[in-house]
Amino acid sequence: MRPLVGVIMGSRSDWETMRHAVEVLERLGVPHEVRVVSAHRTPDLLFEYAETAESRGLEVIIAGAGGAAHLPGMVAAKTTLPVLGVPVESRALKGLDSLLSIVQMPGGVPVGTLAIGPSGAKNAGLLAAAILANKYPQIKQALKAFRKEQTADVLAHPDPREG
Ligand code: RP5
Repeated sequence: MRPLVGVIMGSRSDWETMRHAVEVLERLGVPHEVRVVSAHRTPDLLFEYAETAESRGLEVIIAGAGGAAHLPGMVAAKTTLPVLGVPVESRALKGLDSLLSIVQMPGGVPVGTLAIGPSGAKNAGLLAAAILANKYPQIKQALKAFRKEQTADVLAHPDPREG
C-alpha cells in the first residue's frame, strides 16, 4: 500500500530516536516511508518533499530534528498536512534547544510538538495512527488493540520487584 505517513529527520544521527516512531507504525500496520531531509544541508529537497507530500498520498508527516531544529516548522510552512515534530536530544543542551525550536511556532503555522527523545518519537507514531484512525477502520482497530495490550501488560505485572 502507498505510504500514508512520511517520517523524516534532519540527519542519519536522528535515526536512533526516530526508529521508535517507525517501530510503532510497523506494529500498527500503518504504511509509511522514511527519509533523511535536512532543513540546513538539503533545503531544496525539504521544499520538494513538503510541496509534493500531499499529491504523493501522504496524510501525516512526522519530522524529527535536533539543535536548531527548523525541519518540522519549515515542512509545516510548505504543506497543510498535519506535521508532528519530535525534538531529538542534542548533545550540548539535552534537547531543550530542539524542543523550543519546534514548539515555539508563531500562530498560523502549527506543528504538533511531542516530548524530547524516544518517548516523543513513539508518541508521534501513535498520534499519527490516531489521526489516520478517523478514516481507516483497520488502523483504529490496531490502535485500540495496542492500548488494550499495554494495559493488560501493566496489570499482569503489579509487583515491580518481579521480572
Ligand atoms: C540537526 O542537527 C539534525 O536533526 C541532528 O539532530 C543535528 C546533528 O546532526 P549531525 O551533525 O549529527 O548530522 O540538523
